Amino acid sequence: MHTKRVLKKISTPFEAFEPQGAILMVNMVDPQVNTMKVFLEAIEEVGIPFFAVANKMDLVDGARCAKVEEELGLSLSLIAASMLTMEGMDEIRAQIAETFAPKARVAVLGVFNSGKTSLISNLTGLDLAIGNLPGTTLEFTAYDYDDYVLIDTVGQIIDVSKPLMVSVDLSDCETTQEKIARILRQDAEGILATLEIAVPSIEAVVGVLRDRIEAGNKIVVTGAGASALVAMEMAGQGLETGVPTMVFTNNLGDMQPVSFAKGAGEEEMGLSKYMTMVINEGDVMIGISASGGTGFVYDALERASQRGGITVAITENIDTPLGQAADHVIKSNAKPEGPSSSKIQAAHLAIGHALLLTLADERGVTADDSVSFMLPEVVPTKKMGIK
Ligand SMILES: Nc1nc2c(ncn2[C@@H]2O[C@H](COP(=O)(O)OP(=O)(O)OP(=O)(O)O)[C@@H](O)[C@H]2O)c(=O)[nH]1
Ligand SMILES: [Mg+2]
Repeated sequence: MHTKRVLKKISTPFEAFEPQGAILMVNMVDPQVNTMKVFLEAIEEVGIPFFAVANKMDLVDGARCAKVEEELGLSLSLIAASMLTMEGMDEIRAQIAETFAPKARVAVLGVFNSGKTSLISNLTGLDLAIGNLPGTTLEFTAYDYDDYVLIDTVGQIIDVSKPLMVSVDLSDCETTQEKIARILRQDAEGILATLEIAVPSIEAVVGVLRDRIEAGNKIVVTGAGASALVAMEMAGQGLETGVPTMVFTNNLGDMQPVSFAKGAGEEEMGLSKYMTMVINEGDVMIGISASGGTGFVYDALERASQRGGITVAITENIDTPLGQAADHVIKSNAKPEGPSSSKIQAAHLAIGHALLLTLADERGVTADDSVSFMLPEVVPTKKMGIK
C-alpha cells in the first residue's frame, strides 16, 4: 500500500493518459523555467498541440510575462490569466476551441500550485480540491468540458523520455563512471543555477543575522529528512564560527520528549510547538524544506513570528506555505529533478555555507577563533561510584 507521502512523490508517465493536447500552466509567482522546459520537451516529443497560460497574474507585475516567454524560448505567447480574478478565462476558452480537435483529451500540465485544478474548476464549474500545499492533486482525473476531456495531473515532473529518472536523468549514460560524473555535475549545476538568483536574498539574510546576533539574539534552524541534515550542518557551522545556533529536527523524532504527548511527525505540531518555546523577540528562525510544504517546518515559522521572531525560509518552491510564512525567502534554483531530490539538498547546503561563512567573515571571525570554538572544554566531574 502506498502512503500519501509516497504517492505525492510518484513521477508521472506522460503517455499513460494518452494526451491529444496539452495546456501548460506557468505559475508567475515562481515560474520554474528550467522545469517548464522539461514539460515543453515532453509535449514536443509526443507532438501534440498545446498552449501555455501565465497564471497568478493578479500577484505579479505585467512585464513579467514577456520576460518568462523569452526565458522559455516560446514561439507562441503566454495567455496572461488569473484563476482567482478570472482574467484571461475568455481567451483560454477561445484558445481551447482553436487549438484542439473536438473530443480531444487535453492534459493540464505544470508544477504543483500552478493552478491546474483551479483552471479545470473554472472551466467546468465543478467544486474540486484546490490548495497551496504541494501535491493537492495526487492522481490523474478526467473531466468533461464542452466537447473535450480535460485531464488534471500531478504536479510532479512528467517526462516521457526518461522513465527511470529518480533524481537525475541517467538514461543515456553508458558506464558507471559516466553516471557518477553526471550526478556530481548536476549537483554542481544546481548550485550554479542557485548562484544566478540567490545572492541578493542571501545577502539580505546575512544582514539580518548579523544585526540580531549583535543584539544578543540567537538562530534556530529546522528541517525534516534531508533538510534536517542541512539544518544540522548549518547549526554545526554556526557553532564553529561563534554564532549562537540551535537545531531541532524530526530525525530520531520518536526519541524526542514531545513525541510521547504530541508526536514528532511532519504533519504533527509537536515539534513546532516545542522548538518555538525557545524563540524570544528578535530571534531568527530558519526553516528549510525543498518542497516548501513540510508541515511542522512552516508551522514553526508561523509560531516563531507570533512570538516576535524573524523568519527565514530556504526552499526551492516559494509559492508554498513555507514561502508564505517567512519574512525572508531564499530560493534555490536546482530543479528540474525527479522525486528523490539531491540537487536541491546540495544547493541548500551551499546556501547554508554562504550564509554562515559570510557572516563569520563580516563579524571578523578568524581561523584561530574558529579553532577555539571547536576545541572541547572540560568540566571536572565526580568520581564513578560516588553518590
Ligand atoms: N492569487 C492567485 N492564487 C491562485 C491562482 N490560481 C490558483 N491559485 C491558488 O494557488 C494554489 C494552488 O492551486 P491549485 O489549483 O490547487 O494548483 P495545482 O496546480 O492543481 O496544484 P497541485 O494539485 O498541488 O499540483 C491554491 O491555493 C489556489 O487558490 C491565481 O490566479 N491567483
Ligand atoms: Mg491540483
